[in-house]
Amino acid sequence: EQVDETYIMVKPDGVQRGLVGEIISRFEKKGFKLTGLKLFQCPQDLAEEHYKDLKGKSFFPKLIEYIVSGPVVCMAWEGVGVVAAARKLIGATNPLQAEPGTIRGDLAVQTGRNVVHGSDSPENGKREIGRLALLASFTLCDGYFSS
Ligand code: DAT
Ligand code: MG
Repeated sequence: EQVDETYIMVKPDGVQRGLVGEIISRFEKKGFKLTGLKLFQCPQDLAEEHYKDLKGKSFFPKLIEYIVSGPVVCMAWEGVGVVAAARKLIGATNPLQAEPGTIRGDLAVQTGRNVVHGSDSPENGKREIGRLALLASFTLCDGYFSS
């Protein structure tokens, strides 16, 4: 089977609320491999590039303001089917519609403060991690774990 990688980011509210450990724990317990991790302050241009598909939306300025409002925890996770599985663990965009048992369903109430990002396709996973490598010296520890 194809091993994919996904970009998971604990957003500023998740970091401020002390949810980093809880969120990492859910991916670890599921059995995926952590291949990269960095706490950093996301610059405006990277936030805008990351969310460029939403540029026309009315909430875009607020979204960018939120993402750059404090440090985020960037992670790369690897595994078979990891992109779709991570989206399931994260839950629906609107936390009030996210199922209990999901990260957003258990830990958040507002769409604009939904604590975590996960890539929506394997292509975007690669793209988002590659962009961080370029702009934020985010390096992966591939091959560190035995599979
Ligand atoms: P997701 O994060 O579930 O992939 P998305 O890619 O559609 O959702 O949107 C990215 C982020 O933008 C989302 O996590 C929160 C914000 N957002 C999306 N829709 C919104 C809305 N209607 N109002 C406010 N913020 C919104
Ligand atoms: Mg998205």
